[in-house]
Amino acid sequence: MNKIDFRSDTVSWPTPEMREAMATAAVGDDVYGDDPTVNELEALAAEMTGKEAALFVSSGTQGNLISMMVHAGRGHEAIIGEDAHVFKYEAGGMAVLGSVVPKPVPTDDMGRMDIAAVRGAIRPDDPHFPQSRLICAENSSGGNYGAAIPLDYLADLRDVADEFGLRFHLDGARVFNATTALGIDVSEMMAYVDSASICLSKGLCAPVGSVIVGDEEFIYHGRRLRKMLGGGMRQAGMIAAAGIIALRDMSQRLQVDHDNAQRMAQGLAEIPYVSIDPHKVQTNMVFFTVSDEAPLSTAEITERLRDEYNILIGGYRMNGFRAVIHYWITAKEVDQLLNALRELLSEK
Ligand code: TLP
Repeated sequence: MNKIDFRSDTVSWPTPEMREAMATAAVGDDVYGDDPTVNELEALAAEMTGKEAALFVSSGTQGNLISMMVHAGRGHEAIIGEDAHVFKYEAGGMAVLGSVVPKPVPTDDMGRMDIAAVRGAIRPDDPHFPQSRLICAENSSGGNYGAAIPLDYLADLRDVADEFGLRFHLDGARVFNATTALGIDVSEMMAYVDSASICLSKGLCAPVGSVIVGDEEFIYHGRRLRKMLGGGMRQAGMIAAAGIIALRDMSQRLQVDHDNAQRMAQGLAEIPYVSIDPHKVQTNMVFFTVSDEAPLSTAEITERLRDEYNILIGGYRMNGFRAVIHYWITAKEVDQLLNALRELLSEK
């Protein structure tokens, strides 16, 4: 990479093996169901997650939108965490394109909604209200330390969904980071939800694409919505080929990224003015803040890292940073960031 890029795992490039597989992929028209590589990817996604079927979609955002539109119709309500990506960072697509009404519920610092608050958010049968149809959760939680949320939380949400006849969707953009941190197979987590959207890009390094998984009927409706939303991608085997490597192989190596994130957290804890709780670093994301007494502001640190050290890093809330580890960031790049911060923060 030209720059050392910690802004997100979305910046990761395809691996050499992916580029080779893409160049030689067998293709067909996927809207006709004729692309063998897309079909192979969808079969693999269904098998790995223990779901009946899967659908290759263009992005995590499109996967979440299609899922919400299948589960909740026009004027129906979806209960979601107020910090969730579907609520904060998808341009309001669920409401604008799906006519699904968002019902945001406060989240804790792991991105979890309070179960009592979820129950309280469910509407009584009254013509004044939209009808509650869906609960959405996110795991790992991209905006909240990349937390890997244990299964008991999903089990509690499943119980609420069953009690009130709601559907349950998981934004599993980084679900393999969560299951790696929890030491479980992805199918164990999927058993609690009706559907999930899983990104093949991000930490898994595919250049493009996500899969959604669920039962046959969910995917049947999702396929039509994908066409409606402009996501029928024709000879998509070119990119699905990288997705197969992402799911099959790259999902198995994420502990390396988590170890590098932990290395960064331990290093940051030693640097003056930096605040970090290494226990909160469970996956590939490192959130930290720099105190107001530091010689440089957050904006100055970001600029000087970019201009003098060739390092890009993301901001988060007031004086915070988010550094994300991925395949192209090794212990060497982690140490480069630590050394640069040490130098900048020891300036008089
Ligand atoms: N997240 C991006 C930005 O959009 C914030 C990032 O850098 O973290 N769900 C979750 C939990 C996500 O973090 C993201 C992307 C998505 C869905 C959307 O995926 P794409 O970018 O493929 O539409």
